Amino acid sequence: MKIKKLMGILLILTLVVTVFAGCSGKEEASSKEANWTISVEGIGDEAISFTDISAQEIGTKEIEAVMKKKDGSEQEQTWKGYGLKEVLDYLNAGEYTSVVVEAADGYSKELTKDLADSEGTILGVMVDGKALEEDDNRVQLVIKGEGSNWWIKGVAKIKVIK
Ligand SMILES: Nc1nc2c(c(=O)[nH]1)N[C@H]1C(S)=C(S)[C@@H](COP(=O)(O)O)O[C@H]1N2
Ligand SMILES: [Mo]
Repeated sequence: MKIKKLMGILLILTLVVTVFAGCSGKEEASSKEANWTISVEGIGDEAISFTDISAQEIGTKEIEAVMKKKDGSEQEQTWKGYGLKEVLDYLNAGEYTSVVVEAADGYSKELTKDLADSEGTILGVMVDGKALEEDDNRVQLVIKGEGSNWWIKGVAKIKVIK
């Protein structure tokens, strides 16, 4: 009788432990897939992978910006994203003199510290309520007040220049 009871308790304990282990394992796996990754160089010795998952720890912000096209036409857009300054602060960039933002196709721009730190400079992930979802452009640099040649599509790398 006693042994049966003990074995029963043991069985229940084993089941409970298994269920808990299974749950936590699943949770870890589902939170690992990143939708986008930006390689950040110039902070410390190694490049940092900044992903949409780490970005969740930074609040998003919304800005109204006018996209000025080469043909002279203008379009007001509402952009949602992460302030470049907030991202650099989150990654403990410290002091820097400028920031180079580069796309996967090699297109890049060097932002002065003032421009990088500006309230209207964001890593945009959503425009007019719609998420950017093209494979080659899930993050777009948006700089309020600058022409669209500064709006780098498909940001892949950020270089912090000390
Ligand atoms: N990745 C990437 N982003 C880029 C460019 C580019 O060549 N590659 N060209 C820039 C320039 S010069 C302009 S005018 C706009 C063009 O945007 P549009 O094709 O939506 O008009 O994208 C900007 N962003
Ligand atoms: Mo352009």
